[in-house]
Amino acid sequence: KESRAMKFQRQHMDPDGPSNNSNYCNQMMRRRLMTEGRCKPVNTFVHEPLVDVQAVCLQRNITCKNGQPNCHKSSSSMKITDCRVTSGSKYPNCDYRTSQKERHIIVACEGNPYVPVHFDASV
Ligand code: UM3
Repeated sequence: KESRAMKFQRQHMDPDGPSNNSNYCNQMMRRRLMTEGRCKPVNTFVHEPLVDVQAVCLQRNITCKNGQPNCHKSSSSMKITDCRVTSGSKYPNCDYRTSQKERHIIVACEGNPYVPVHFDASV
């Protein structure tokens, strides 16, 4: 079974990206299996080395959007792409807007090793 850590990597890691292409989210959301059963409404891909994203778990604890205390904010801004489903998108034809940004990321971490398992926000 896929661990929560592996699921985070599937849904949120793309160190070699971004391809500078407005179809990025349409392709990646499908390729990473986030258009199965429904179109996942919002999803962020991070274009930084995995070790750098894992190191965010070493930053001080902050409160996650859901009230849990195990979130952490990156000290530097990171290259990301936000994917947001368009208003006209109709499953199973999931249509996304692709927005490239540089932001601090906030992730939730769990386990031993203590690694990212959820993308909470970018700021
Ligand atoms: N989400 C992002 N980026 C944002 C905000 C939300 O990827 O800027 C995703 C993360 C959550 C989902 O999925 O929206 C519901 O909050 P996850 O827990 O699988 O990472």
